[in-house]
Amino acid sequence: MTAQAQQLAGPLSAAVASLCANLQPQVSPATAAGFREVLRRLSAPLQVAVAGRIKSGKSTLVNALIGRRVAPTDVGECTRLVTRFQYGTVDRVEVVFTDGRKQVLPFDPAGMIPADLGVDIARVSHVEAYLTNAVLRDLTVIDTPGLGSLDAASVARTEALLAGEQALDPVSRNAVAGAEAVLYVVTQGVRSDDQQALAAFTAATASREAGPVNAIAVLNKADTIAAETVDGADGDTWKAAVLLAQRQARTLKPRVADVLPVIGLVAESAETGGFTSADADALRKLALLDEATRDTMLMSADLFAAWECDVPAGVRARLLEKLDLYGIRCALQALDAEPSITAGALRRKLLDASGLEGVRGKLNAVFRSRADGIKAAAALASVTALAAASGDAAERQRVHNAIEVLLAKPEAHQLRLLEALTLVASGAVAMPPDLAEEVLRFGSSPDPAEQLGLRGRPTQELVAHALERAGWWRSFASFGATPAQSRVAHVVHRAYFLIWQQLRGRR
Ligand SMILES: Nc1nc2c(ncn2[C@@H]2O[C@H](COP(=O)(O)OP(=O)(O)O)[C@@H](O)[C@H]2O)c(=O)[nH]1
Ligand SMILES: [Mg+2]
Repeated sequence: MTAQAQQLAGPLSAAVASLCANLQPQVSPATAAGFREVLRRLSAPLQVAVAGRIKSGKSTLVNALIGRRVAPTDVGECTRLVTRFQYGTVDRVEVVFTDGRKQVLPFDPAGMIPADLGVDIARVSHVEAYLTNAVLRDLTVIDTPGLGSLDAASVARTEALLAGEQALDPVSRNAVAGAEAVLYVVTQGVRSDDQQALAAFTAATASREAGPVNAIAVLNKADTIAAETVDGADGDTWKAAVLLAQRQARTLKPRVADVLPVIGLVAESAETGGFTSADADALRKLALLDEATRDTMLMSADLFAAWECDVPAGVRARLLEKLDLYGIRCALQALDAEPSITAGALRRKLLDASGLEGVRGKLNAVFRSRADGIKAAAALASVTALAAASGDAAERQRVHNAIEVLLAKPEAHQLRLLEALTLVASGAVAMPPDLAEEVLRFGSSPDPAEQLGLRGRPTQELVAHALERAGWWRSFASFGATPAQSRVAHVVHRAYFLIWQQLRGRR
């Protein structure tokens, strides 16, 4: 019933799938079973894990992305479990136990996964949520309890999920697919051990390092940033968030493609129907208060909740819960500018202020548009790992040969490029910083101009630059590079050559 007739993401996934299918009769039953699992994953939507510290707002962001308030936030045992949100034809929640048993759960009256499951949580592997939401058709979102938290059991569960094949018992291994891409949630001030958490996480992601190809980060809770503490922000919270995100990008790159500011809470309320017309009416009343009263109330959440005013305290508490002070301020500004604004248009303003569209755009640019390559690379890594784990030397050789043949094909260039990016991003192949940056630009965007680092420049200049760099990388590959660098350089040369060819045709 849970099986979905999914299509392969593209030609690269198809190539790896046929490699698995061809090898299957030639390998031991254990390896063949592994290949079957790889095939199953290849035809499933891209698996994106939302990772980060506990309480960084992961579940809130998951709700915003799915467009439905379905993941419990804040408290409850469910926030300590891994939950996979995937497409289904009927909304359904299943608890999967470590022994493979499954139990269907009802949604709670609010339509959410119950915060407390009413089962022995120690025996739960994870939760599967099947939802009819269109967003999930080509993206499976995995909500994780959080790394770097003090709750050892949650950390162990997260690590087990992410390590996929190695750490799980055979039954849950089938149920829990490793993540292929990561959305990393940080809040103000990435601590040095966040880098470590990210490294630990990415090392486990589908048994390969994450890099700019399959990892992006968001600076969540941007509304809570004290603008006056950020140089150059001119007291503007969003500007401060953008500057901080840029600073964090310098710390976290090249492990992530980019860091984008977002206000998950406001995004969730705007996107899931949490923000209602009753809320809009309450805000309308607040907007009419005299300026001095308003300013005082907006000084702190306590003042906002406790001040004497016509809007009932309970209603104000609800506004705080849904929007926090910053979101309320945004809404009041929108009402000042346009007193007759409709509830729907106000919701839209809040969505714009939340930065969610930017995150969606990045998800599309980095993950969705490259799902084929990401899935194929993850599958190849699994195939390699399966071969390495085989006790049979001849079998190992047979698998390696098949991979070599696949990678040598011209159409596998994209796969080799992804591999090269990953090697450079992880430091497995050392490159001088300027060259590393140049290589990693190929992972930053599918747009040739951006890959060349020449956004907005005329085509003629792009063509000339691509040709020049193609030549440079070819000579670097032959002279002056270590053997490992040389292999990367050949791939980079070809990438420039292909861009040159493509752009030349466009002139
Ligand atoms: N002010 C503010 N609070 C947020 C934001 N995102 C999440 N929160 C709150 O942070 C708390 C933890 O969120 P949750 O999603 O459960 O975090 P998780 O443990 O990482 O899944 C909840 O009370 C959320 O309402 C945000 O962007 N701004
Ligand atoms: Mg959570």
